Amino acid sequence: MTRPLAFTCDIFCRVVDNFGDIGVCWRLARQLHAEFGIAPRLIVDDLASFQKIAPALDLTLTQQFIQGIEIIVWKKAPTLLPSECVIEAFGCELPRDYLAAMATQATTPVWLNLEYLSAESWVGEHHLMPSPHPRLPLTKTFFFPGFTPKTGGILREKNRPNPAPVLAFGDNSPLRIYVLGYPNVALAALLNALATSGKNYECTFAEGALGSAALAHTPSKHVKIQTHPFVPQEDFDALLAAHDLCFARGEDSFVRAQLAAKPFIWQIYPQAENAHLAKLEAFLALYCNGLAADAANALRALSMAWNEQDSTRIAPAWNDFHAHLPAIGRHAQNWAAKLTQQPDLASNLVEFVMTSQQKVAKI
Ligand code: TRH
Repeated sequence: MTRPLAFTCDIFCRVVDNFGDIGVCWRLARQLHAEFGIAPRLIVDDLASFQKIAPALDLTLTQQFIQGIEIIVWKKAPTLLPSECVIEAFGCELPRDYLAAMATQATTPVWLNLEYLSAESWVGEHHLMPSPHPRLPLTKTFFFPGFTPKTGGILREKNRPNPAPVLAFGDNSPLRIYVLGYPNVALAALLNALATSGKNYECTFAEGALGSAALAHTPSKHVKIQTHPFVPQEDFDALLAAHDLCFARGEDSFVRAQLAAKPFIWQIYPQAENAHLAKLEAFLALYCNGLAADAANALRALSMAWNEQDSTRIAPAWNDFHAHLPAIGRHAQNWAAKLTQQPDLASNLVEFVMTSQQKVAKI
């Protein structure tokens, strides 16, 4: 049975680097299509990065359908008739001709700037703030993802399998760790800490710079190190679920680690003048709510040492973190359960667009 389209939608994405920008847009597009009967067009400037997480993509095509979503290369944007909803991901700046065409539509499109995810408290106050265009009769609305009901929420599909039960973390079987991270000076210290902790580990690194550096590390009988090739994005959750804890990074894998309901360490995307550390602290403050103080301190210490790439703090921080894994694991399950009780980002976004359209129709 075909469902009526709620509205037409264009998502614009420029790949700044890595896979998070396109990762978020691709996940949002897939969810809008699968759960809301919307057939978004995804306009993107870098198919090669996109192909890493969507291997079915044909790099030679300027327009193609994958999983029901039309993917269009950026340079074709001026030829497009604007949709009813226009999502500008991460302030990527819409092409000038497309923007001009938006202003001439009989019904003005609902224009959203999808911002980066942050746990900082100001996000709730700025979510859904309008910003009129200085010249054109258009208004852009800032849509802020976040972790509280005052924000736009996080990307979370409806039919996710229930997370695996929390591990006891008590027996001697090797702890399976999945690592996705940016190059990190503290990697050697982390692998040495594992090798000398008296426990056994199986570390699987995502292929890439950090994974290559890990493979070059001196082998140890307590730590098995391997890399894993990239999987399509729809298989990424299962990869996380097959591990006992993970290191995540950026934005999308960070959210997936939380939904996996396992202990995780987040490597935040580094910004100039350490601006990212305040964001990391804001998240840890929110996340650690309800976690016993000693376990929260352990999680915070390892998170900060990994992000500040401080090799001297890694070994004690790791050992303390490992000792508190049972409590941190239970907390991860509670946090994931709390997240699933809040409306997800796509639902919030669809509701906002539908409400805005009704307002426009009444004027
Ligand atoms: O790759 P990231 O570091 O992405 C980003 C970008 O660098 C961006 O510029 C920055 O602003 C943002 O972070 C905060 O990390 P992220 O967000 O976790 O994205 C990785 C994506 O890749 C995510 O959608 C999951 C996907 N992925 C797969 O689909 N398969 C895989 O095997 C792996 C390792 C990742």
